[in-house]
Amino acid sequence: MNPINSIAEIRSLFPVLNEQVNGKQLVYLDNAATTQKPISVIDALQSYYLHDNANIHRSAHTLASRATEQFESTRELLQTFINAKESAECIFTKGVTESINLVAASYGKLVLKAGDEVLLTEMEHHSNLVPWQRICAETGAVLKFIPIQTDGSIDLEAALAIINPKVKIVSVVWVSNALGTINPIATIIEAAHAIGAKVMIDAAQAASHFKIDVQALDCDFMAISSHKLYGPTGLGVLYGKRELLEAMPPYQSGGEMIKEVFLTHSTYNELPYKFEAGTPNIAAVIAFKMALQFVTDIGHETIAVHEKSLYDAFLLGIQQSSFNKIKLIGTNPHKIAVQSFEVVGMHHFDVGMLLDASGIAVRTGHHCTQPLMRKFGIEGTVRASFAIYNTAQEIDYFLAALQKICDRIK
Ligand code: 7TS
Repeated sequence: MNPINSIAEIRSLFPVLNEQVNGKQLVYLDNAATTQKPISVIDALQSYYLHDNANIHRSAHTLASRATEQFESTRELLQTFINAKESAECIFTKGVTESINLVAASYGKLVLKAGDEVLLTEMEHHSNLVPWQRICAETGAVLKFIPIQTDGSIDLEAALAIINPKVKIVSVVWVSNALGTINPIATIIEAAHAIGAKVMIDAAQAASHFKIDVQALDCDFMAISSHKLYGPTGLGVLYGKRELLEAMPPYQSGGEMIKEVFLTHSTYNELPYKFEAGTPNIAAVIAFKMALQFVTDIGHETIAVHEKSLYDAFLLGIQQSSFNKIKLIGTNPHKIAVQSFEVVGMHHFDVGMLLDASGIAVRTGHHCTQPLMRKFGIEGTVRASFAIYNTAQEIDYFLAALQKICDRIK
């Protein structure tokens, strides 16, 4: 397959990429915040509401069984996508944030006691930090952090030294959203298991870039977000090993998660429904199947090769001497196609506004990683993040726009 033709073909599946922004062609480089959605996903959302709208799992009528069948078939594909042992280990949530909150509130509360330790890294997104702060405050457990180095990688030696028998839960981000760094999670999982701790992986930024195999990784929990994987917003996944999910109390209570309800007490449904209280985002789940199919059809390998070529072109461009006002944040080469940077002498928000005037969408700010920003002694960065539909021409245009911005600074 000719890669140039195929990228053009892929772009044609994303209607939003034809948008004009401030009179310019949109160049969307904010994929770490959320990816755009292929037409198959948009069509599936519409088709559900046009033809199949009904609540799931609870009715004899035809629309309800059509909706239920489609809903559950996403779970089946998801099982294959992450290589879970069974589809019941895949729980639908609102997103990575809810998946982590679920584990912290349910598993955390079940196992943590005063003096136990929960181990994170210094580069966690707030959604893999604040829930653990809260459960530690409640249980008397102590938060510990794997330190990071100046290039934005974790200090693996320090990590292995800090993993001790008091650690009961390790929860780490696979790929940093602010830096792009890929963490050595297989080594961390092995070391954590050796002392009997359970491991949660925040795969928010990893799932669209790497093939996931939860059984090979042997992680205990993994959180995935649909909207960063070309799927709808308001939907995520919690993968958990059956024996752990079975032992955990429900996170939320109400309809769907029960087996039998009496006035004074209730018994709970089987997996995965025990953790899916209330009417879920049915349309999003159904459409998410198309996103998983989209990524599977292209293949993670093709995605990785293309994104790396874009990233390499960007890095090569930015290393020219004319870009001496640009300071890269997160320079470890073991990373995905995400780059944070500062334009020395200009606030990151102003850089973002100037790029937007050229039709270029990037994220600016602290990226929900305030402790990480503090570690670098900055308030925020400009972050460019590339996806399968971005092109070499867009990188050239981006570099030219950045050059003009740098030229404004005396
Ligand atoms: N973890 C990481 C590593 C993330 O990048 C994000 C979202 C989350 C958790 C939260 O995921 P959600 O499914 O609940 O949305 N990150 C970003 C970002 O980098 N810019 O906007 C959102």
